[in-house]
Amino acid sequence: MVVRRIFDAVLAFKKDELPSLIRQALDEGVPVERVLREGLIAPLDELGERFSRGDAFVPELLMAARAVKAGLEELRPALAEADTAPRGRVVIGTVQGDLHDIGKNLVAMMLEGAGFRVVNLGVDVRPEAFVQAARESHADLVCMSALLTTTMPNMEATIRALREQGLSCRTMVGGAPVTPRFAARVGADGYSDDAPGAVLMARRLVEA
Ligand code: B1M
Repeated sequence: MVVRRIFDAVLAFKKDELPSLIRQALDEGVPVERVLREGLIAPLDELGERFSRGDAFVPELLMAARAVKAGLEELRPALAEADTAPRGRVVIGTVQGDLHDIGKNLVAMMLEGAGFRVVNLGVDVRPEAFVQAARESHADLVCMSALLTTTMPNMEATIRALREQGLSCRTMVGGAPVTPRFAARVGADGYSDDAPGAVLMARRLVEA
């Protein structure tokens, strides 16, 4: 089964095999969501559990992440929707101190696919850099991702900086440790626990 081979290739860090396996899966008609969840995200969860138990280490997380990125690039066109009318301008980044970018890039790709113009600031983005990019690109929405409990407070700092600088764009937060309660507490306008949900929330926020 090709999805299982994708899963195994990520866990074996076989970055170069990922693009052709993904193409094969799509050619065989495997739904893109399944390729994503069972082929690319599930092995990262598996590795995360091993890491928590002390059975995997940072270099392995990094190599698996590289393999997943190669797979995501191949999935990019399939993630795009047919309807590509411009929907709004989005600035997205992983907050200061945090280097995790797979989920954030997935959200960015799906927003692009859904017709948003996306400025992707990368990782370890300081609040002032979010402010500058939001101002320069006339963003409708600023999206922040965090994977570490220790970097979540930088979402609040970013939202505060945007407000202090008088920017009225909407804000959305997400990432594994982020909860709806946390989002409400830090004053974010929106929250989603996954990339498709982030697209729906972005539409709601921009159209509101
Ligand atoms: Co790190 N790491 N990591 N890591 N890493 C986690 C997050 C961890 C849970 C592993 C564990 O302990 N089990 C743990 C965090 C614990 C915590 O704080 N709660 C952890 C740790 C501790 C660390 C280090 C501190 C390890 C160390 O150095 N001792 C270190 C920190 C570095 C730093 O950031 N300063 C570190 C480093 C790394 C690597 C660099 C090696 C690598 C990242 C490479 C990269 O991203 N380029 C890495 C990886 C790969 C992971 C795991 C295994 C996988 C993360 C991932 O990409 N998941 C992770 C364990 C796990 O998650 N199972 C772990 C797949 C991705 C698609 O999911 O990002 O959650 P995710 O995105 C989802 C949703 O959250 C949502 O949509 C996506 C899917 O639909 N989403 C949004 C994300 N952003 C959104 C924004 C939105 C809306 C939705 O709106 C704006």
